[in-house]
Amino acid sequence: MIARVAVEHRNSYALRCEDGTEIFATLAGKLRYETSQREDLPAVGDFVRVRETVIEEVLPRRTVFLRKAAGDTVEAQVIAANIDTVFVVTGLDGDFNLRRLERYYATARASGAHCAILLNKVDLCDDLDAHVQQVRAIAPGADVVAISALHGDGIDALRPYLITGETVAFVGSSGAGKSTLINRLLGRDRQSTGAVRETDSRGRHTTTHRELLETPSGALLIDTPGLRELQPWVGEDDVDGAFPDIEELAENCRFRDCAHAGEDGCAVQAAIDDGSLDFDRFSNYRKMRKEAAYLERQVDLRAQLDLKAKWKKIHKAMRNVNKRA
Ligand SMILES: Nc1nc2c(ncn2[C@@H]2O[C@H](COP(=O)(O)OP(=O)(O)OP(=O)(O)O)[C@@H](O)[C@H]2O)c(=O)[nH]1
Ligand SMILES: [Mg+2]
Ligand SMILES: [Zn+2]
Repeated sequence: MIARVAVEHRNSYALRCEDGTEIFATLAGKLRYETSQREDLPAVGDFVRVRETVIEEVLPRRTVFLRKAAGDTVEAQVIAANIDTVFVVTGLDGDFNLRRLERYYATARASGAHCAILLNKVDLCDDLDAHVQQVRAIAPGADVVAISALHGDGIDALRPYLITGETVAFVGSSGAGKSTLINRLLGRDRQSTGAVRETDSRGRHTTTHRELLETPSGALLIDTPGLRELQPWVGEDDVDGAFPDIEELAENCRFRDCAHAGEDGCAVQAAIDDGSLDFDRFSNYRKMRKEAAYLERQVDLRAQLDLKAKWKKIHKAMRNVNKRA
């Protein structure tokens, strides 16, 4: 039977079956012990093959929103799998931060899903047009929709994304209003919500686990806990793709391998000087590219180590066979 992961618990998974019923299942030993990378284990939104109440296989993912797992390990963590759309939710209060949105946008873009940026809490914002323009400028491929999850403004503009059988993942910082919006779309207060701190609009991490929920019209929504800081799990090319304006400028630099760090004839530096490229945006691009390069090196290294470990095992097994012979 094929089912879909709705919630990951510590030692089990809640799965939605095709007929809408929910079952609990555990991992087959083979999956548990032979999976070398954490991101290959089942995660919310995954389709899995189950026998009885045992998950035997994770089916290949069509799209996946990944972040770098917290801590010192270089591991990807699956935030949501097999999603059609990512809603990046941001408050128009103290939560609003263009640099943070650039990180979310690059990660959403790299997921393979469509990206929409929802500017929530329009009721708290005096100059909406300026905010919309700013966001359009930093996320050229994303849809931008202004809403109030609490009061209902703009919600109809979300209908085109809420298609029967399609999946939308909600990401964004704590307090942005993800669960408030999900409750509105579900038509009932299913998810807990919590007030933000007045001084800086920060949320209190009310949602504590990722969960797949179904709207009355059959769209699937994935609520996620707000992250303290999103560390994108993306490559250098993904970063470039999220900053097409800078890529385009770079084509006019005199040197092909220009690092935009004071070289003669640097078109990026010229754009910063004449004010057409925001220096903070450029700095964020450079920082994200550096992080992505580091990740790529580490992942290469990890692949090498995995391969080494594998051969070590094989050689050991061969020695044992030879000893017996
Ligand atoms: N004024 C206003 N407040 C809102 C709006 N949407 C949500 N809020 C409030 O913002 C606070 C945080 O909302 P939540 O839905 O809990 O935020 P969240 O993104 O789910 O946060 P975490 O679960 O911690 O990640 C709550 O007090 C909501 O009532 C809105 O459109 N306008
Ligand atoms: Mg929440
Ligand atoms: Zn340059």
